[in-house]
Amino acid sequence: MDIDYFFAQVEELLNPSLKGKPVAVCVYSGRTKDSGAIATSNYMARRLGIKAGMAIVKAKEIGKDVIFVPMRKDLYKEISDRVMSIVSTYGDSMEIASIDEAYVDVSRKARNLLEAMDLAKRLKEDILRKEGLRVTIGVGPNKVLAKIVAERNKPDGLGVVDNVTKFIDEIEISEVPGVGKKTEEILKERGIKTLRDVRELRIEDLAKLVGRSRASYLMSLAFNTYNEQVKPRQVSHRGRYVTLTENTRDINVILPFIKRAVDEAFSKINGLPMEIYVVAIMEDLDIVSKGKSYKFALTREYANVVSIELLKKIIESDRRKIRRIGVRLGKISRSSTLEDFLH
Ligand code: TTP
Ligand code: CA
Repeated sequence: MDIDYFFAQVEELLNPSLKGKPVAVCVYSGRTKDSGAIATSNYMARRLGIKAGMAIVKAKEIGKDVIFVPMRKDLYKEISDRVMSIVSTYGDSMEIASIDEAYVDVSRKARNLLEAMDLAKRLKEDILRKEGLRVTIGVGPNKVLAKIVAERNKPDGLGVVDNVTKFIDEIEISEVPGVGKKTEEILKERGIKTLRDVRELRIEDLAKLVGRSRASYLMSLAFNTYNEQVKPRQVSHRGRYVTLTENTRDINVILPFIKRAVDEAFSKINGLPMEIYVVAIMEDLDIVSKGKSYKFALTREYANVVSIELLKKIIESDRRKIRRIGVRLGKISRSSTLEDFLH
C-alpha cells in the first residue's frame, strides 16, 4: 500500500481550494527566502516538470501558476499513523516501510489472488472513506513484486501480479526497488535490461559486475525464489484520538475526552511510555501537538496529569477551537517508573 503523492494530497485534503491546481510541498531550509527543495508535488505539478528533490527556486521558475506550500511533517505523521492503523487490520502482519508505504501479509486471510484483490479493494475504499485519501495497492506473491506492480498502477490504482513468470520476465532493472542508477547503467552497457536477461547469466559473472549481495538479490527475483517475509516493525508509539461532541476551547469540556484517550492508549501498549504527546486536531483540521520526554517510564496516572498540562499549553498557544483530541505515547518500554527510582 502506497499513498498517492502523499504530502501534497494531504494539503489538498485540508485546503479544498487547492484541488485541480498544481501543488508543490516545499522544505524551506531557512537560509534565504526560497532556499530548499520540493518534498513532493501533485500529479498536475509533476506534468509541469516539478518533482521531489528539485530546488524551490528552479520550481518557481518553471511553474508560475503552481501553489507552493510549506511542509507540515507532524501533520503528515499523524495522518500516516491513522492510515497505517487501518491497514493493519487487513492482514496477519504488517511492515511499515516508510511514512506512506506498508506491506501487509494476507496469505492467511486470502486463499487466492481473487480474495486478495477483494481485500485490497476494500482497504482502498476504507482509507478513502475514513481519511479521504487515495492510495495505490499492489497485490503479488512477494514484497518486491507487489511494490513493482503498485508503482505501475499509480495513482489511485490496484495492480495484481497474475501471471508471475511473465511478469518477472518483463521487469526492467530500473524498476527493481533498491537497485540504483549506477547498477542499472553497468547492466545496461552489457545489454542486460530485464530480469529475463538476468536469468541468462551465471551468478558469479553477475556478482563481478554488481557485487555479491546485489547479484543474489537480482537472481532470487529472476528465479522467483525471493521470499523475504513481511517483518512486523516494532511499533514505537501508540496513539488514541477521540472526537469531541462539539468544537471547543473549554478545558473542562475536553478533560473527560483526554482522560479517555490516555486510558485507551495505555490499554493498547505492552509496557510503559517515556514520552507523551497531546495532539489537538483543530476546527480547520490543522494539527497542533505538544509533548514531553522523560528519563523514566510514565504510569497511567502520571500520564493523565501530564496530558492535562500539555492540553493547557495547546489552548494557551492557539486561538482555534479543538475538534478532536488525542494522545500519543512514545518510547514504549518495560523500563523503570519514577516509583522504582525513588524506592
Ligand atoms: P513517495 O511515495 O516517493 O512519493 P509520493 O507519495 O509523493 O508520490 P507517489 O507515491 O504518488 O509517486 O514519497 C512519499 C512522501 O515522502 C512524499 O509525499 C514526500 C516525502 N518525500 C520527501 O520528503 N522527499 C523526497 O525526495 C521524496 C521522494 C519523498
Ligand atoms: Ca507515495
